Amino acid sequence: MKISLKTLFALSATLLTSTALADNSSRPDSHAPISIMGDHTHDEGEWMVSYRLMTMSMADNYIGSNKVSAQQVLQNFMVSPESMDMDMHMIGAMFAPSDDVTFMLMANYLSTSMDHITRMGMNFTTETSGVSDTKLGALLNINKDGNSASHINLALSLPTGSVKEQDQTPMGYARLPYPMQLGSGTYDIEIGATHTEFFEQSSWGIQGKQLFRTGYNDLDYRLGNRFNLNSWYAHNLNQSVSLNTTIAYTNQRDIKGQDSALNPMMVPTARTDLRSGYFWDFALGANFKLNGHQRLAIEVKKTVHQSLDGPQLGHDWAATVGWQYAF
Ligand SMILES: [Cu+2]
Repeated sequence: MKISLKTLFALSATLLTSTALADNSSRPDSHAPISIMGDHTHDEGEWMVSYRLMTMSMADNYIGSNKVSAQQVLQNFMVSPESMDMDMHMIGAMFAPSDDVTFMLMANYLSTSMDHITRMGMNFTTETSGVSDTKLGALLNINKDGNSASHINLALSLPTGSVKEQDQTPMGYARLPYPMQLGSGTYDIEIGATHTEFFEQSSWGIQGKQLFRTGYNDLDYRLGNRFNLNSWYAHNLNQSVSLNTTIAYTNQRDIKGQDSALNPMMVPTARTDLRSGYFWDFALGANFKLNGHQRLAIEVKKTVHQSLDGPQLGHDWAATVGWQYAF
């Protein structure tokens, strides 16, 4: 992979011209299942814009891989979370100044809602919504031919999401715990690698990514690092539809430092040492190639195993729909 000054100068020239698509990009499975980001690169001069909506649902408290009841959580805390729903709108852009490098931008808008029960038996819900963190990325090609493609994934996450969200709780209008905040508050770095193999009617791919948090945010904490591994298989039904299946592993670490506005005795979500754990997801999806430029995709994901340092709300399921337009 080489990123020369020449390729950077080429950027301005290629803004005005549009070059032809190559080989694999015409297949429905040339893009990974829609929940996987930074899975493909583009050819010189090519642009892509995309929109994704992901809806995610969390339910049940876990200690290790066992579910525990809200009553058990309430033996040690004043409040127990019961469930959480999250909607994320993601707007993305990709641009390749050369065949070797593809730049990415992803802006996110997040809405979350968490249901709780108190020791007194009262239910309440907290909600937040707003802009989340913004990701700038670069995909560096290692190789790309008709049969396989590999690239390095690099990204910088900018702290555009708030870490000071508040809402009405039984304790008054107060700062919400860590999982309800919109961003990390820190500059985060993601490093990963992606490899895809293509066959006549099918393909498979694997992508590993490690997210490192740097420094501490305005409230003197930083979220835990996160490792994510996705592997997928796709089968083309015809020239415009592919079905895919994904197995994903995520490992999340604890928070360092703490937000002094949160009381760790109140609710497990305010505890910095009850954030770590790992979970396995299984997903089924489909990619649809509408014409030379547009794609639609859908994916439904179910968490099949998790082990959490808890009590901590478990992952349940997620669904993603997306639209992509390349030109
Ligand atoms: Cu793209």
